[in-house]
Amino acid sequence: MSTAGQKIDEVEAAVERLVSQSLADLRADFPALDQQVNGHPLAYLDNAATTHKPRQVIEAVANYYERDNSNVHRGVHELSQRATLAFEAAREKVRAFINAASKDEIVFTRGTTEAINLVANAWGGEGVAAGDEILITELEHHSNIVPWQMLAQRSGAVVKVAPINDAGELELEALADLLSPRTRMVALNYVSNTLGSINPVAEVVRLAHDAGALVLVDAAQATPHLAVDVQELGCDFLAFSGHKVYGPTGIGALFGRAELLEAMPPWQGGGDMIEQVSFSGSSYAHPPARFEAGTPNVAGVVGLGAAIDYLECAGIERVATHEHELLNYAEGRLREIPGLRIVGTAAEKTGAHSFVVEGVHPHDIGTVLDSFGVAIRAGHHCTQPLMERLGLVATARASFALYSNHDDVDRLIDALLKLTELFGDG
Ligand code: 7TS
Repeated sequence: MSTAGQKIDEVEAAVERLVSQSLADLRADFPALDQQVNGHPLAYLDNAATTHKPRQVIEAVANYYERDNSNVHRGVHELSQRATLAFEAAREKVRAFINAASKDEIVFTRGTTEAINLVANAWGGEGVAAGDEILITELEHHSNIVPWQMLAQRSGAVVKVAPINDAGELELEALADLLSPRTRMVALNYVSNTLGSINPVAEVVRLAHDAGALVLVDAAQATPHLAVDVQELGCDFLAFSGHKVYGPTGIGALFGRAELLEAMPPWQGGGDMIEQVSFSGSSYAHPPARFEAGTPNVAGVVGLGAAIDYLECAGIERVATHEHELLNYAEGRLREIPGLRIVGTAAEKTGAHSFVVEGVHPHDIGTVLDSFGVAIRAGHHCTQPLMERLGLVATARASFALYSNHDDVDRLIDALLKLTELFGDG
């Protein structure tokens, strides 16, 4: 049998293993989970910040550097061709992952933050005038606030903010009232990183489009937990980060509808984004190359492709069901802790619970939990305006991934009980 044939058989066998394994078994694929922290086995519940990487992703990145490392789109030699093939194959995987119509609608970026900045600069650089409006929501991460404020500063546009209710749910009617003929863009997250609320994105898209506005979806916290389909959502732009879907840091993607990308000017100049350069002027390549100036993060792209393969083999629906069950289990158990209040009680939630404990600063919660090997996030979660809306300065947040299990939650609860004893004795 040929080497290529053997390779295909090996890959098929690996896929078969992955698909037939239970999610609990998949935990063994993540080397970082198997370690002691402060004398305890690690219970990692900071997945909204970043997820750990399965061996398959780590090996894909290592194999790339060991065998194929080369620059893309420019070499005629074998390694450059292999690197280019792997790079463009990963673009196709991203396309399929979010069901874009064409792989030319996928631009690789450093992550969600860079993707939003790209739109605010390239799309925003053309035709956003003084008095135009950008509508965001109270739930946004700083990366979906600040780029629009910077655009507003440059252009004289106005940033408006759609409110939420006390449960952390978007007020759709209020959002509709804030839409006007001057609204050019509605930018909102699909899932709140702080509260876990799932926003009714498809409905927002309908409302925005009826008002003549475009919609950018920050899907950083949606892609790890939900099946995301840009055509079903009808959105114009969508951004996500590789490191939150079991891929490497420093890589992510922007989806943009073909005709919008085609009409947008570049935002960074350099190699790979041009058609022709002369000292009298330059012309630009078609998207997506137009928005990918310079040597890209090829290894990151390869790793992202492997992460998408992994998540698809695990089955995003199966992951969603598992995480939903775990979120409910965690909610019930968190309610056992005296003085604890869950912040964010939206009817539709995924991925995370934020909470506060009476009389204990969230940073102290984080520090005490860490001493028991339980990793959570404490702070404002890059959502300071949301904290202000909620009348808080910070929360503690436990967030879940496909490998999270009941034991992680039980460890969280045990550590929280010890914390309340500690502070109760005060
Ligand atoms: N949007 C949302 C909803 C996020 O949760 C994050 C990161 C970003 C954008 C920015 O993503 P990046 O990959 O470009 O940095 N959120 C978090 C968090 O909740 N804790 O650490 C990072």
